[in-house]
Amino acid sequence: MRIGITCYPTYGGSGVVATELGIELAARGHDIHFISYAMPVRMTEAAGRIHFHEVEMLNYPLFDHPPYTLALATAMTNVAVNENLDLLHVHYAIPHSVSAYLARAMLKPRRLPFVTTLHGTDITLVGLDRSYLPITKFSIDESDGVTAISNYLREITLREFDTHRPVEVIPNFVNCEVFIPGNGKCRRERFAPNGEKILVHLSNFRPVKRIPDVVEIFALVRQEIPAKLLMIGDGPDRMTAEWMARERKIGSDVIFLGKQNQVQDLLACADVLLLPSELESFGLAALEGMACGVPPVCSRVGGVPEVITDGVEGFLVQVRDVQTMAARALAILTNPAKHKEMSQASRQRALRQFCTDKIIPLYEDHYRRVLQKS
Ligand code: GMT
Repeated sequence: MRIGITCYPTYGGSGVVATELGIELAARGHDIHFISYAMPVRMTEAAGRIHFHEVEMLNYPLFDHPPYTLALATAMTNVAVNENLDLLHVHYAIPHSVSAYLARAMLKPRRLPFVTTLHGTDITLVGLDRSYLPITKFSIDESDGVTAISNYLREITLREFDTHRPVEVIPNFVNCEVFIPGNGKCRRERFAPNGEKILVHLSNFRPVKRIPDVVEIFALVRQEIPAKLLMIGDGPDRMTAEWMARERKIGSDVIFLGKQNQVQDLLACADVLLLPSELESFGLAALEGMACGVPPVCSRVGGVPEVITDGVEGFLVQVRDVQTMAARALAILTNPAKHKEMSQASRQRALRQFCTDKIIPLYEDHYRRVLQKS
């Protein structure tokens, strides 16, 4: 198939999923055309069956806000014609599915179906805001196929948007051959020269991730044992976290690594992953850690319980309860047998349910059904 993929190219789970999906589909013989305003993260180069089309935007002085939605629709239309696309697959409903709807309309009578994958805040935060709700519902209703990354998100979508479209759950995935325990590229001594335990957090540092809680949990752990915290990613709450670490006198133990492309090499170094988010529709970072054999300590929110069973692969704790999260992290870090058991269970869970070979065929089937119907 010749597939156009649109996503936010910046750091964020939806962009990561879209990029990894494109890479995996290309490896399975499909031609993939990314259409976005920048090359998506984790995509080092567009080569072979992977192509990148940058959305050009005219920045006329009259435009306070350049109309990206329209520029994207135009780019989608051009790429569809020039590359003879079979379908478009957009990740994150706003505004991508609206652009896809416009592209489909512009191309008539030629048919260009589009699939919308819902990721989280496009439904739970942005989509439910009154200013976006009607157009989010419209673009879901108009999609030729709709997928959601967890049952939780599917149920919220059906309930809040009252859509007549079937919403198929296709969970997020991880490449279990790339994300592996102790992959040989991790040099623990680089971060923990004195054999300290390593905790890790990976996100886009937005308020929904509760970044201050990450530092707070680590400070409590650090009171009990020598440890280091790797903070991977960047975003609005990074400065707050840096300030907090200095305030709590643990500045030298909290290592801010910024945006990283080879996260698997860093995750493989860690002993525990912290994800105390306010909300997660899935929790891709936790899954990536699990594939590397890193037990996660997460808040029990949204779709996270579909990925982690409390007490088996890691722990689920009530959101904001940093004391219990620190206690659970310590329970893993101070008990080698428990750590080994949870690390193995994490890897097994990833292998059982969430590896690319299990999930990518679900997308291929979905595309085929959409194409048959249209
Ligand atoms: O986090 C967001 O605000 C949006 C989105 C993104 O682009 O990063 O994240 C969502 O999609 C990820 C990939 O499917 C999921 O793993 C995250 O759980 C989900 N985030 C939220 O629901 C807050």
